[in-house]
Amino acid sequence: MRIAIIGLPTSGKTTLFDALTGRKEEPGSYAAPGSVQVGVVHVDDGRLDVIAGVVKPKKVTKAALEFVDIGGLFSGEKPSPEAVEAMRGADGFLTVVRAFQSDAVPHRKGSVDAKRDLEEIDADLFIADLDIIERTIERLSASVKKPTPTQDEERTLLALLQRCREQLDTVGALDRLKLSANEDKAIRGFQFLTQKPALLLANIGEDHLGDETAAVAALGDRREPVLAVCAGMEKDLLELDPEERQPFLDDLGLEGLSDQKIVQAVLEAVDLITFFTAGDKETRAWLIPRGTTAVEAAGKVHTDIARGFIRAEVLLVDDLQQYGSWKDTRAHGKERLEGKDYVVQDGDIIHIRFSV
Ligand SMILES: Nc1nc2c(ncn2[C@@H]2O[C@H](COP(=O)(O)OP(=O)(O)O)[C@@H](O)[C@H]2O)c(=O)[nH]1
Ligand SMILES: [Mg+2]
Repeated sequence: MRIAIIGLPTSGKTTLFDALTGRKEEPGSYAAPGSVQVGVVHVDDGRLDVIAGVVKPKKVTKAALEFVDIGGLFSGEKPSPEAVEAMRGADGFLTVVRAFQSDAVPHRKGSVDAKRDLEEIDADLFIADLDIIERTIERLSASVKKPTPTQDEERTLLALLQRCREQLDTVGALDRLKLSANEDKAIRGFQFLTQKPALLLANIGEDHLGDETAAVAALGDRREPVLAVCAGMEKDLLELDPEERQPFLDDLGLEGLSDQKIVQAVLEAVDLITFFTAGDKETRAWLIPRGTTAVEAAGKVHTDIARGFIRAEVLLVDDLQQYGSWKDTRAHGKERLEGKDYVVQDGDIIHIRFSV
């Protein structure tokens, strides 16, 4: 799963990307507009340790969450096609809003104002979606007049896009538009930016640690969840050896780095859940969107497994821990057998029976 880090210039996107992924670059280092950096963060999950403790596999693999840093985003011009593509391809956004003051790095607008910056981001996402909707409506309005085999489908899509435009005009975003499963499928390919879930991250100054409430309030009344972090300090702390780091953390009254806290907040905001596979060669955690079916989850592990899907055998972590092995958990009647359409739940341990 992939999260795009978005926000205005000098909000601290690249600094945050480095703090999350451990990339070592000079802060503010030049990145060509539209250039796309992808980094991976491994998700700590105590449940994976519990499963590995029982199964004792050769290898334990944490779930991976990808973050994308896009150069030159929202610089006051239309975002480049590469930048738009990187945003459209993401499963959700981590939206960085500048809340720190710095004379060394002045804000393009001359002042720090999180609410104003968020409104600018909202407006740019809105324009990108409206642009596609209007162009497609124009194209479809012409083509539905011709009797073609796809005429009915085009009529339906046209009506749906007109509803989308209306929603954009009145609400400003598509994320709360009520759609049937079929309608959702019909517009999914457009990858509308205002439909994507987001976590807002207020990037606070070093001097505001412990005083996050004001920074969060400065964002105004938002529907997205909000987290306040000092990205610059996270990056600096990450670059220290763990022994060196501890006195600084103690001094700042912090329990540790915030990377995993940010990751957890992203998973929650974007509604991603975790399932596990528990082989003795490899025990592994996987991220999927909530609502993913067993056969879709199988496809994440291997396309062959999805193709030859027979059934899913499902255990809960607590039961496996209590009974000590898959066999004994099954013997106590705690294994569930599920079909292709079973909706995978957070924490399920899944073994797929398949034949190819
Ligand atoms: N004081 C302070 N400076 C920061 C913080 N985060 C980023 N910066 C600085 O702001 C500048 C822009 O950051 P950068 O991550 O490149 O922003 P981007 O344009 O959003 O990618 C750099 O010089 C950073 O060192 C922070 O939390 N505190
Ligand atoms: Mg940057």
